[in-house]
Amino acid sequence: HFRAVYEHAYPADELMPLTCRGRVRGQEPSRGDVDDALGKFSLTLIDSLDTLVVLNKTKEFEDAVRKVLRDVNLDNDVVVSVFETNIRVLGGLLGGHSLAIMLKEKGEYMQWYNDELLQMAKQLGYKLLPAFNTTSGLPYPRINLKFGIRKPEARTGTETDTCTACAGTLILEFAALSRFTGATIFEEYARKALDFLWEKRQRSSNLVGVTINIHTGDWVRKDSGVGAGIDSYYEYLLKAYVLLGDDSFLERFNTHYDAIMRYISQPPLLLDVHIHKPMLNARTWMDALLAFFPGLQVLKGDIRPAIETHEMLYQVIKKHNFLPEAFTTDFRVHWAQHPLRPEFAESTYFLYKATGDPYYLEVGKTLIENLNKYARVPCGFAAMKDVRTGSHEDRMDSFFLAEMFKYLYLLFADKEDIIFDIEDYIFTTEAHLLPLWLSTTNQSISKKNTTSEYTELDDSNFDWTCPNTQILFPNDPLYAQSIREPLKNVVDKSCPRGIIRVEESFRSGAKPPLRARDFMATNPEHLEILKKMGVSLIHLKDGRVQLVQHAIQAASSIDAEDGLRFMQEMIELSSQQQKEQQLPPRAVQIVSHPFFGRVVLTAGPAQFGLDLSKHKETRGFVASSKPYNGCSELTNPEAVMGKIALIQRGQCMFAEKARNIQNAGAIGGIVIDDNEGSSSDTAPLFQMAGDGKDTDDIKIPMLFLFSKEGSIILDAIREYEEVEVLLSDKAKDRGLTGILLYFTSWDSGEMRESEPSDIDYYYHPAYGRPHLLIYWRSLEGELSFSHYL
Ligand code: DMJ
Repeated sequence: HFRAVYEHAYPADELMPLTCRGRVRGQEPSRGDVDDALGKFSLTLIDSLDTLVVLNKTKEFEDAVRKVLRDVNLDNDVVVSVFETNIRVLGGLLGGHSLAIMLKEKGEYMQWYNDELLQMAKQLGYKLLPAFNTTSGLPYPRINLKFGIRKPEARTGTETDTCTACAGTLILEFAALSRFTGATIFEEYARKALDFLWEKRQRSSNLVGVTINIHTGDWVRKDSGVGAGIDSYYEYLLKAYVLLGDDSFLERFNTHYDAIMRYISQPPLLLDVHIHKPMLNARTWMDALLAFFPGLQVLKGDIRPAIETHEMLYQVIKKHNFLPEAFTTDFRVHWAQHPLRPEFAESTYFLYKATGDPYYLEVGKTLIENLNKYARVPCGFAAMKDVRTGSHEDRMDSFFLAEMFKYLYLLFADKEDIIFDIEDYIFTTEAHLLPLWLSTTNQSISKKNTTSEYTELDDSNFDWTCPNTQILFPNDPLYAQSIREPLKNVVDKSCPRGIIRVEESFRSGAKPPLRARDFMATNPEHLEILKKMGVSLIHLKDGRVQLVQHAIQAASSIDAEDGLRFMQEMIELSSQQQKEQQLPPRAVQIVSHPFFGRVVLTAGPAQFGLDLSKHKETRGFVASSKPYNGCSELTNPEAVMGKIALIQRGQCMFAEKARNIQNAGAIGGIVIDDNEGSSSDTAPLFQMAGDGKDTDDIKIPMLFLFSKEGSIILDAIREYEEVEVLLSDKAKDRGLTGILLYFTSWDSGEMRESEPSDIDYYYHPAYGRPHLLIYWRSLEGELSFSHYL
């Protein structure tokens, strides 16, 4: 896969694994903030440098470092995220440097190395510094690599807000840069930003919000959790203590941790709350980024909740094959995509290290099997567009090689498999390795000592030391198992709970004066209660009513709080109702040669015709209808008879197209968008409505594809003529069936039958023909492959 990146993507920032090319910013449709990680600086190459050494690919590492030094330009006129550039690029260069000097010292590889990666890191560090030019010391979220900030050419610097993690995840890389180079300014800036966030914590709850105004220091989003927007701020407080040995970081971490365990942790769940009202849940769903938290709890030494949350997450994964980007408290999919995030693998690795329980190896095996089965595509691994349908996105983020590969490899590696002692390093949030000896190098910044500012916490076990899990739980697998046991069916046995968390948020015990589901706008008693709670009713012209709450207009602060909860419940209820009316996406899977089911396209459903979630999938060859818009009787019924007809969107109702192809004998239809360039990567799911009349006469399934996905089928027809697809609600298993190989050992003659994972199809557009791949393990345990046309 490293090779695939070099072959198809380099020097682009990322690999597009479905189309086997590089993602160059500006040449692809914008994906919004996600693209801010791309700085035209060969992101994936830099982000995966130290992974190569961990995987014992020292020669490849040496080549990759030479490529970085030869080709990478850090002075591009591109606006990038300060956070992403820090964790991925600065962290990648520093991780690469850390292992380069380690290798050089060993005497075999990297003998020519003269701190060149560190010099690049320093150059990049100076490029990021102008972002800190704010009164608060919190950095701007974005910077132009060439022009810095606020100059007209910079096209950035007008932002007022940043996320807590964005401002609070710098200290490891910046301090390492200072200590490696002796230039103290980086560590100073990162410390100042952290000090400011600490000052701004909500004093009664000790929690921080998700976004903060970089000029005034006011919290912009006052919800608080351990996932998106905050996650690595907590991680860096604890790890800064480990790397820098500064007690104040540990004290801050412990204060926050106490608040997290008091309010956010609702084992096995971790639920966002409001910083000012921490007993009030802010959401009824969790995001996938919080899956790193059990790993952090291991570092903290709080193993029990780590095991519980990890187990809950694993069950969600078993249900959907991957962790959806967000899922509800009753474990339904909330956001269906999964960009191959590594957080769960990371926690699995740390839990295995802490407990020695082989259960975590089984978990790792499942992760690898699912990746191979569902995400592996011609040129790499593709992000899941929708875990429910198994459809892909043409995306492989750099963290997949930087983190996922590293953690999964380390999970199964023995000490001897790694050519250096991994315990001498700390993992950054992007899994880059920084040596612990930095704590005693260039310590020009004075350590803060304990001050009265920190609350005394009942955390006596763990206040000052990193716990040694070998002593706490001396590799006793039963310990972890006994914690998991009661949670065995927590996900499967959970019934849809709808708005349960909001209900539970009425924790004070007092009966809520009015429930959202009972509310009737015509009931005068209800209107009276609303008024008391500070909620006013606005009648809109179209007959709908809008509710607005002003706490100040409530009869008392308790009524205001009830009003807030009522509004929250109302929001949940209406979003749930909206969701119920929405049909889930469908999948079009190309099953014929040379795709063999590996390409799965996200398709929009129709509100009429055969419901694919209730019936077996429909399989057939595709044929374009004539006329292509399908708006009149087809002139080529013989071509579409018994096939799945392709029709273009536009000029008449979807139902009319469906009737015309059905009359011609088609067994299904795919409507392709006529808006050129549209794609399910950038547009929300599209649902085909009926024509307002009875559509019961339409018996065939109809699906909708945006133009980019549609053109994959049209291109396939042009190239292979016969293209067979499967229309379904979920992609079916792909891979080879019916081929059995026998492997014979060269030495002993011992023979074994191939397993499904030994064989794969591989299709590379450049070769134009499929390859059959056979994997085998040599006596030395090395995995190799061979391909035949
Ligand atoms: C990574 O880039 C880092 O782990 C970051 O802290 C947040 N998550 C992404 C991967 O999901």
